[in-house]
Order: sequence, then structure tokens, then C-alpha cells
Amino acid sequence: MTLFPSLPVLLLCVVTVSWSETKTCEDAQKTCSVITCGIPVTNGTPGRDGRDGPKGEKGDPGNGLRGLQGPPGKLGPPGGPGSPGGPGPKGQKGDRGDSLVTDMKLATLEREIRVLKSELDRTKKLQTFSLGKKAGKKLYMTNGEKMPFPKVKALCAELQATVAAPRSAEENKAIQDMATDIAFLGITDEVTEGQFTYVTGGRLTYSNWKSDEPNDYGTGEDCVILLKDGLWNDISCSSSFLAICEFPA
Ligand SMILES: [Ca+2]
Ligand SMILES: [Ca+2]
Repeated sequence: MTLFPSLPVLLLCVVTVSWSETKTCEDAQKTCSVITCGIPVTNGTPGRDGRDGPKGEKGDPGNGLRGLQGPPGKLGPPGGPGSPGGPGPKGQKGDRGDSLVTDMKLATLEREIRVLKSELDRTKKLQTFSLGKKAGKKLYMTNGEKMPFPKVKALCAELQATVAAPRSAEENKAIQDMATDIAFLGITDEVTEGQFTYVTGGRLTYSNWKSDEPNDYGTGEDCVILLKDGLWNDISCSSSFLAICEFPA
């Protein structure tokens, strides 16, 4: 009884399908609630493409040729100041600064050099003299030259010596022994006539005048010579006689 009322619908549905094969199953289902659409028909048009799947993992680097190196990039911003470097190596010792002590030492050296130079100069001049005669603490030397008394004084002064002036018989004998000729003595009365003194100053402590001398003969005689016999005579200072100098020994 239940199948009967639906039979006309079923039949109608079969007829409808057979009559129009182009009818879609969907359409059939709208009208046929019982019959399934299992009847094979021609394939339909492909459906729309599905949505993109999730991103895959990064692949391994390819083995192809590397591209050409691109141009250098823009200059980057200047970096910040670096940390301070370590201490450098120790420098060489500098010159000595100008100090008062250095200046004083330099002045002392210069003074000593001047003294040495003077001593050397004096030694050279002494070498021109013949070997002198020593009496007590005095050394008498001569260069064998004859000259006026002013020149004798100057020569001895240049040698830092004085004109020979005996203050005792011993010294008088020493000068006499070395004198090769009549020589000037370092004695005059140029300051006060008749009052003989040493050129270096002071009244005579010893004299050995020849008889009748000094006589200040002629226009005047203010210098003294030692004769070959050791006696003294006053004579003109402008006359030339042997130069004998006296050095402290
Ligand atoms: Ca005189
Ligand atoms: Ca005289």
C-alpha cells in the first residue's frame, strides 16, 4: 500500500531523466527525493582552483653559477669614537734643559778653558827660552835677546813673570852665572830719584853696587844692570841689555 502512491512519481522521474540526459543530478534531486543519481554520465567541467597551500621550507642553495658582484653600497654613517688606545713605547731621552746649574757648569768650563789656553800659550813662550837657573824658590830664564828696559818688563809680564831682581847674594850669583852678557835687573829709581826700589814694589833688601855707583850719570840713569862680575851700575833705561825674567819655582 505504501509503494503505490509513489509509483507514479518514480515513473515520472525515470521518464524525465531519460527524456533529458542533460538535466543535472541536482535538478533531479530537487524533484526526486528518493532516487539517487548514480547513473554515469559524461564528466563535468573542472572545478575552480583550490586556495594556495602553506609556504614550504626554504630550499637548499642552488648549484648554479653565481651572479656578478653588484656595485658597492652607499657609504654608511660614521661610527662612534673608539676606546682609548694603550700607552705608547717609551721615548728616547731628551736633551738636558737649560737650568741654572748647567749654566754655572758651562761658565766654569769656559773659565777653565781660558786658563788652560793661557797656560799653554805661556808654556810655548817658555820653550823659546834657554834652560834657566834656579836659586831657592826662584827660576831665572833668558831668551838671550837684548832690548830696552820697557821691553824687558813687557816680555816678562807676558810670561807672567817679573824682571830678575836679586834679593840676596845667592840670587845675585845665580843670575850672574846664567847671564851670557850684561843684563837688566828689575830695579829702578824712576819714581823717586836716588831711591831704588823693586819694579814689583818695595825698597831694596840687598844691593851690590859697583864703587861710585849709582851716579845718575849724564841726563840721568834710572835703571840698573848686572855687570859680568856681579856688580851693579845705574844706567839709562833706553839702552839695550840682556833680558832675564824671574819665575816662582
Ligand atoms: Ca837715577
Ligand atoms: Ca851709573
